Amino acid sequence: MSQKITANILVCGKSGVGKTSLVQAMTLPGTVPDEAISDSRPCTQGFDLYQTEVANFIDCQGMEPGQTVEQYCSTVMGEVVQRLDSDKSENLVHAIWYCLNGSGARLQSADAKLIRQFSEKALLIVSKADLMRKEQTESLLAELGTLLPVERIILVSSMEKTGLANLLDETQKVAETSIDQAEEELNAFRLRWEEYYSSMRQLWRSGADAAADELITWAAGRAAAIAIIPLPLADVGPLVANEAYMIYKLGAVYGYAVDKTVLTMLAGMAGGSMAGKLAASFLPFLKIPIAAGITYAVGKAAKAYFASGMSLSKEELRREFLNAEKEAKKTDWKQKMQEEEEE
Ligand SMILES: Nc1nc2c(ncn2[C@@H]2O[C@H](COP(=O)(O)OP(=O)(O)OP(=O)(O)O)[C@@H](O)[C@H]2O)c(=O)[nH]1
Ligand SMILES: [Mg+2]
Repeated sequence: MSQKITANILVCGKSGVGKTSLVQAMTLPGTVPDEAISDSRPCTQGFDLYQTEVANFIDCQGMEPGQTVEQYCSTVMGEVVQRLDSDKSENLVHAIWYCLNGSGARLQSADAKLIRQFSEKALLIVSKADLMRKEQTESLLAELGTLLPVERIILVSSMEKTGLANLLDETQKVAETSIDQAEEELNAFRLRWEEYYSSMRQLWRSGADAAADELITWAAGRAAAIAIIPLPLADVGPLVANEAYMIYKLGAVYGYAVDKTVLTMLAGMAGGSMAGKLAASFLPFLKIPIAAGITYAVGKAAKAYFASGMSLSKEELRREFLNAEKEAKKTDWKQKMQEEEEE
């Protein structure tokens, strides 16, 4: 009689990055008590094990200031090796979540050192994505992209429950590779995993969609506000920057780290037309609906792209963009701006 497979997920990273909060967000209510999370001081000591029907989360003590990477690694690896020594496949660590505080000052050499030594089992989790500022998002992601493939970087917010579905999918891929069991048992595992997460997934999905819509409307309104300022017609810089920010944030809502390639591709749907259409509008008041409309349409297409797991084709994207552009024409952006101001 074979045992039911349970994924063992090791969660590590510096103290206070939000490891325990993440485990709480990824499990059913009641699994991780609120007392296990602290605002003020290092909280988790040693290793706390949180067990669910589908996964065991090994929540590690955080790396303390003053501790070297080597010291922290040897503590964490001690746990991994002890599990290896037990000689039982069900005890092995199947996936590692290395958490990095996205709202922290900048990537430190200790993090970079660790990330470079990552095995295929490790995912890099950028936590507290809700607190990330614009410049931070861009520079951090650019830097991380040089250390590991962008698919292995996942942006999450345990607070706002964003990025969690993507984290789940990527963890499942990693865990399945390292579980290395017969197809039949893996299938049973997948089913149980799907079952456990079905309602959480639905909740995350609708939460992400709502957050994305709010962000798109906000960015389009901001584009309208930028367009009011009588800049030289050719100066689309601030509008393009606004659009780029929206795309980074939309990616984060779905857990994706947006790199230059994806950004260029998505912004490119309207890139030429933004400058062209604005230049063609001799009448200043036309700049507002054009700027807002293009931003809105790029946002909707980007949303569809991330929601699809970044699998939409160029043609499908273009269709999303054109449909949304039509929809935007029906919106009175000037009035929308006034409404926002009144709020
Ligand atoms: N804004 C925001 N705050 C968060 C998020 N996740 C965690 N926090 C806060 O960050 C603080 C630390 O959270 P913990 O989950 O205890 O962090 P930890 O990494 O387990 O800390 P140690 O156990 O001490 O290593 C708490 O105040 C959390 O409320 C998030 O997604 N967004
Ligand atoms: Mg903790």
